[in-house]
Amino acid sequence: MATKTYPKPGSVAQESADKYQGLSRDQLVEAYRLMYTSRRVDDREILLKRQQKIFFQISGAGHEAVGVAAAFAMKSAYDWFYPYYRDRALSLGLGATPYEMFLEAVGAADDPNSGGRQMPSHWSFPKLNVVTQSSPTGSQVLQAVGCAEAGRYFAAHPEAAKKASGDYRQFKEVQFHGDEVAYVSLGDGTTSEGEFWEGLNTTSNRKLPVIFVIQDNEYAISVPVEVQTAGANISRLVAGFPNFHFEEIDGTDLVQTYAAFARSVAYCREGNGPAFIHAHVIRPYSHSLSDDERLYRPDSERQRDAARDPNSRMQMFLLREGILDENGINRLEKQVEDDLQVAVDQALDAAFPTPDTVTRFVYSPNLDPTSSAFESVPMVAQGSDGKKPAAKTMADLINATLRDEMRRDERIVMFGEDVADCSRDQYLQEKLIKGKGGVFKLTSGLQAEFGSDRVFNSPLAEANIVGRATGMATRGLKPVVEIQFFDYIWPAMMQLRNELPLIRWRSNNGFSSPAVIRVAIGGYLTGGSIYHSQCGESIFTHIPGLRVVFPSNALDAAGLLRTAIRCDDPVLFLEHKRLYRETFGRAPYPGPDYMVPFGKAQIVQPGIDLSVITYGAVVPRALQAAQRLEREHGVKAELIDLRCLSPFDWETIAASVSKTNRVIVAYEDTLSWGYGAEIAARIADGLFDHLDAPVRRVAAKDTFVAYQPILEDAILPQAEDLFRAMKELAEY
Ligand SMILES: Cc1ncc(C[n+]2csc(CCOP(=O)(O)OP(=O)(O)O)c2C)c(N)n1
Ligand SMILES: [Mg+2]
Repeated sequence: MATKTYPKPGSVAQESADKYQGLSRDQLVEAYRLMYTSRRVDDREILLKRQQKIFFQISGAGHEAVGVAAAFAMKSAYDWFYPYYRDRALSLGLGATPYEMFLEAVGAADDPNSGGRQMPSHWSFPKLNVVTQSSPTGSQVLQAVGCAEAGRYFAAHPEAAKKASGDYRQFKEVQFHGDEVAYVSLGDGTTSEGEFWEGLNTTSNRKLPVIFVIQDNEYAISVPVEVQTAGANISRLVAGFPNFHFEEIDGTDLVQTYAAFARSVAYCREGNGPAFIHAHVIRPYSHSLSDDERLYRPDSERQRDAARDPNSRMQMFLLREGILDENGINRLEKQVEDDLQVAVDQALDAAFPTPDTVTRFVYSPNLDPTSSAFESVPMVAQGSDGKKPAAKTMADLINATLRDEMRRDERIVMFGEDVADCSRDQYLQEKLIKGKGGVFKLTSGLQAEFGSDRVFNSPLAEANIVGRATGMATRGLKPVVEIQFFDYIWPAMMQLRNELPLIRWRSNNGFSSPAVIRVAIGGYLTGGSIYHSQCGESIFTHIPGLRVVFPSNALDAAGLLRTAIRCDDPVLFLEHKRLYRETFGRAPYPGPDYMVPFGKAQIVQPGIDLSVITYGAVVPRALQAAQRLEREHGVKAELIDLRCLSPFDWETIAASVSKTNRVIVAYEDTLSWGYGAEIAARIADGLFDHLDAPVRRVAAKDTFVAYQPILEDAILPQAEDLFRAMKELAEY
């Protein structure tokens, strides 16, 4: 893929610089060529759609001047781009080819955007730093913020960018320059999304080099701008954000738009803060080929727009300025048409991806966290004076693991709500305070040791945490971020369901985002009530591309967290609050390299009469029940702690059930539609012949966790419930 560069504004002859805002006559011709190409690629795709050779079409028509102006003012493969679907002209301007676009439209194997996985106009050009985009409107904004933060971080920590072997860094190339800028674009309607405002807030606060480009065509499908935006003008609403450079422009005028971009890029490159370009454009082709705007826009309004079509304006401009005559225009357009014909023909001949590739790149093809490379034994701990080494809590060992890994890997950054010791640095330095380090103190002392650019507080906004982490990890950092309570993970759900775990698959391995999201989860707190007791792990194990881990003891927490950090996939690391400081499952510090591979269960207690498959805080309760069962009835239950929920250890389950022929799946979350349903279904499917009794589940009642301890006890599965179910099953 050819990478185009353009002379910087100011480096051309003074005469045209004054006249055309720094653009040369050749650049103006090139701008028209790109704009015309962009429009005609849309026209070609529309034709192909009508011929049923492609399956979807959404155009960049009316937005061409903005894209070309941005491409001219910014640097391909140097700056970073988080575009949206109307950015066809931007992509062409940065060096993508029509052929590559048609490849995505037909769904070809060689489509560089996605290998036939995404709809057309979902841009992803790794060589140009155009980062894979998705369909949810606005979810790109916080990732662009994280991307800009990563550039700044690497400039301050250049050593961190170096490759290292033995973990994800071996496969993650980092490039940074110190003055790169992140472009992010969206439509007028998308400014209604909360993540847009979160992005403005963080870039403003941290003075990040991000250019927000609002392409305002006055409609979001059929909903006009005055319904979306109070006062119908987004520029007026955002004007109060500090540190921004603002531009509001006619985005159908290439020269004016270019000047706005040139000013904005200069402002951001110098490190002054972010920029906001509000470009008024038109949308001549309806929202997409599935929409007919005549249903909600009268002809008069459509004609008004047509009068300011950027492409006709640019053509008129070239003629008026004597830069091209009619012949010149015709020649240029003919050449574009000929080239497009060749590109279409080639794309229609391109091979399709084969069905056997559908699960490729759900996870890293390079590093397998279930492999023995992630298996080690705990260091033999030494106690002082020959005494036994001190048993540490899960909280202690998670904190120690984070500390060890931060020492080892300078790419690790940590943020979330309250994770810093103290945001007001000087209090720490003057030793006026001890520092907080998380509401559960899991990150205690890390900011003090590693500095406030590696450990810091986020705003109280969960999408902000996960979205920024996703952007950072795409650039090569290893964010290990915290969601304070599982109960409040939901604002981040768009990022967790549609972004983080899909980056690799949807870009056909063009990008990856191996971030770690630590989450405090679970109940049994006595008074935790509805909103501090939730589980819900099966909602996340249902997401391909995401590893989900749920340790029950200190040693496993340390080993699995280290695997999570060193691995090349995104991980949801669930930490049970009740287990943080429990006496059960304490262990001596296992050393700075202790790892437990994913997808390997632990047999907590061997048995022959029935199997109990569980994890998390149910493990100690099930153990208590199993011990009582053996004591009182001589029944030996085999207790399996899954430790990792996705992937999970089918081999251990199968071996156990084949031996005991009876099985209970026990979990803390509500009974129905839960994690146990999947395990039970697999057992019914694969081990039917081995079963002497029905597969049973023990779980929470299908209600919410109540505050009053009597209610809480009745709702969550207790050792007594487990005992009863195990006894019944043994007697079946
Ligand atoms: C979160 C989300 N909600 C709804 C949609 C469906 N949708 C796709 S584009 C669109 C309108 C976007 O309008 P705007 O931001 O103004 O961009 P434009 O298409 O006008 O350029 C909608 C509602 C979506 N893709 N994502
Ligand atoms: Mg719009």
